Amino acid sequence: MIGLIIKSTGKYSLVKVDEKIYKCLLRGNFRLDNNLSNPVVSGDKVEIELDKSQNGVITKVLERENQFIKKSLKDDKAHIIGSNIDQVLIICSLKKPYTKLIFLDKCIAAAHYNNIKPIIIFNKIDLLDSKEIQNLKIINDNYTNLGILFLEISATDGIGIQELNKNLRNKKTLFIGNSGVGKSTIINKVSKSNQKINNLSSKTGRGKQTTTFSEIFEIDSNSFIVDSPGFKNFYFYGIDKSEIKYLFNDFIEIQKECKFNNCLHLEEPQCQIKNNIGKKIWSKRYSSYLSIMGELN
Ligand SMILES: Nc1nc2c(ncn2[C@@H]2O[C@H](COP(=O)(O)OP(=O)(O)O)[C@@H](O)[C@H]2O)c(=O)[nH]1
Ligand SMILES: [Mg+2]
Ligand SMILES: [Zn+2]
Repeated sequence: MIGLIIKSTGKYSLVKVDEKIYKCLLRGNFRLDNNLSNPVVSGDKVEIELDKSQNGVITKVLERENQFIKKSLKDDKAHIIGSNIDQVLIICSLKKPYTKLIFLDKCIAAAHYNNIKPIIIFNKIDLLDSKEIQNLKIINDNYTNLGILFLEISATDGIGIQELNKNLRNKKTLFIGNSGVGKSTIINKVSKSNQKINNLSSKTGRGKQTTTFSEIFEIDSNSFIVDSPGFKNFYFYGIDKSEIKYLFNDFIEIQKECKFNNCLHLEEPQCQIKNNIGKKIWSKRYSSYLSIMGELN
């Protein structure tokens, strides 16, 4: 039988076949892939076999259309967050917690690397004063200029939820973001699920992690969300330092005019990216680029 993994804890996976859900173990030899910290993930299509008591074993993972990966800090291996997705919703907030733009820029770059469409959400706009609303407008304009859909919402007050809903229709969407930005609250708003909400620490405004494994939620029979555990930092896996400049869409045209075609826009002379900082290139995007290049030594 072929089914869809809707949750996978490492020990076992829940596999949906038609309307039935089977609890399945992995066949032993899956653990042999040494580069992966999780051999199967929510979104995978798998082949399962059942024993007499209807317990399942996953015998094969069908080839993935795509996957969203980050480096696991535990063991430096690849950790797959979701597979077979149409788009990734990168959820941020300016306050409680503050999402660093470098986190956002890394997620966008990783989405491009994996050929997955990124969408940016800034949640919790109900918390912002007029100065902060202006700051968010600047961020919004800069990412909108990159051709990325940028939505400002408040999950608790229902602002922008309809527009978000429209963009989730007939798609498989991976939700990612720091803990506490409101992923579960948004999922409860747009699907029939009733997920546990994180109580933010009043001291730090940060969330505890309540979701520990990626899990699929259904909006309707053709629209799905893959919720993922919140993470604070994002590190690339398998992306070479020389590839980063191609994952910054705003660099693509301009860098063709750099003096050296292998220019990494660091110390090279006559670099058009550096010449355009504050002009065609937003200085914050270049800062993110520099930080990423520094991390990838
Ligand atoms: N003020 C405000 N709080 C929100 C909003 N969305 C979520 N929260 C709160 O943020 C906290 C974390 O939400 P949760 O959905 O668990 O975040 P997750 O860790 O990303 O899943 C909870 O206390 C929510 O009530 C919002 O739009 N505005
Ligand atoms: Mg959550
Ligand atoms: Zn250059």
